[in-house]
Amino acid sequence: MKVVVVVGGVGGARFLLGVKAALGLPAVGAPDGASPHQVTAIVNTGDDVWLHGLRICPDLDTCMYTLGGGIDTERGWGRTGETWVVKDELAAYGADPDWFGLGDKDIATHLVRSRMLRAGYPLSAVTEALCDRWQPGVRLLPMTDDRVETHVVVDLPSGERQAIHFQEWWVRYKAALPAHSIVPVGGDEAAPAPGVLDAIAEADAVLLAPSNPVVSVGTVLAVPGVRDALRKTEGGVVGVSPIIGGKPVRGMADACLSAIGVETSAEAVGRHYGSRRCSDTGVLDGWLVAAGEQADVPDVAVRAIPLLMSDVDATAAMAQAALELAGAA
Ligand code: GDP
Ligand code: FO1
Ligand code: CA
Repeated sequence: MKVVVVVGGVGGARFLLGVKAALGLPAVGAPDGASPHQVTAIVNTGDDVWLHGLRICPDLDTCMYTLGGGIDTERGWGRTGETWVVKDELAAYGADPDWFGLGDKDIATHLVRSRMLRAGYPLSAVTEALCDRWQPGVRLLPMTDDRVETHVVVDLPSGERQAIHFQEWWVRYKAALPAHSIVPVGGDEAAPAPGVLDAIAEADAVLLAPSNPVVSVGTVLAVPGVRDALRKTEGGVVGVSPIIGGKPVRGMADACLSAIGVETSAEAVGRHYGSRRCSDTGVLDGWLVAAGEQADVPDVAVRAIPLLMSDVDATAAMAQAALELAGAA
């Protein structure tokens, strides 16, 4: 079976562990022998940023480290057993920005990536090379090889209205500055990375992970051609709600949803994604909401099941339900 999963960082990576387990693949790492199943993750790159001369790709790295067994599971991002010597040295120089923590082990990834990018390799090829080490057991495709960076229009503490990089809003200001708008800069001109549209077209099922609907899944959908491919594929398209009980399970997705005028509820996010059948822009056939919740999403099959990714078994059950709703299991 061919399964495509649209993902961001922590929520997407954890969901991928469950998709692999549901398909009988080892949750972490690559299968020993051949498997009839192929999982392709289309990963948001709108969070990416150049810092200290290094290209940082948080969502790609979170997926790669999580699926390769190298993630710091407490933080959800960065490497396990990390040290911070370089960060402290940069701070001693007063090097800006001082609000973004690059760990020593993580920096090795950014050094390899930045060097390859400067040598002219596209991000998709760089990601493949990095995955040779981590063996994530799924094909990790950046949504695009082009530079797309999410910016957030805010009123700074100085009173000045300015568009700042998503990372500055998220990490420095903890999404506490109300966002007037959120824009994937470069999104309009971006092309899907090699393999993205083919993977969607050939999929038996496409799953939208319980990732941030605005700055993760929304950014992937903003790449020209992706939404159309999702609307046309013969495989079923099923989304999983990241919102339980009117709140994001983790992080500040509510601040992102407010910025685009969508209520923080499973129903509102399902309606925002919309039906493939009854709207001109919708992408869903099915929508999974948390057990005990209801959602009326016109022309979308809604199912309620436990949606907490508390361990791999619970996450595999979610993935299994999503595959069934997509008609692929
Ligand atoms: P990020 O890029 O690191 O912010 O991660 P993603 O965009 O992939 O996912 C973030 C979303 O994951 C948040 O909005 C959370 O609500 C959601 N999330 C995290 N853990 C869970 C969980 O156990 N269940 C569900 N349903 N959603 C979760
Ligand atoms: N998140 C933080 O809250 N603080 C950090 O200092 C930080 C550093 C960082 C370094 C590498 C990386 O891959 C991710 C990192 N993150 C950090 C997470 C990341 O900024 C965001 O959570 C995501 O981009 C939102 O998905
Ligand atoms: Ca992200």
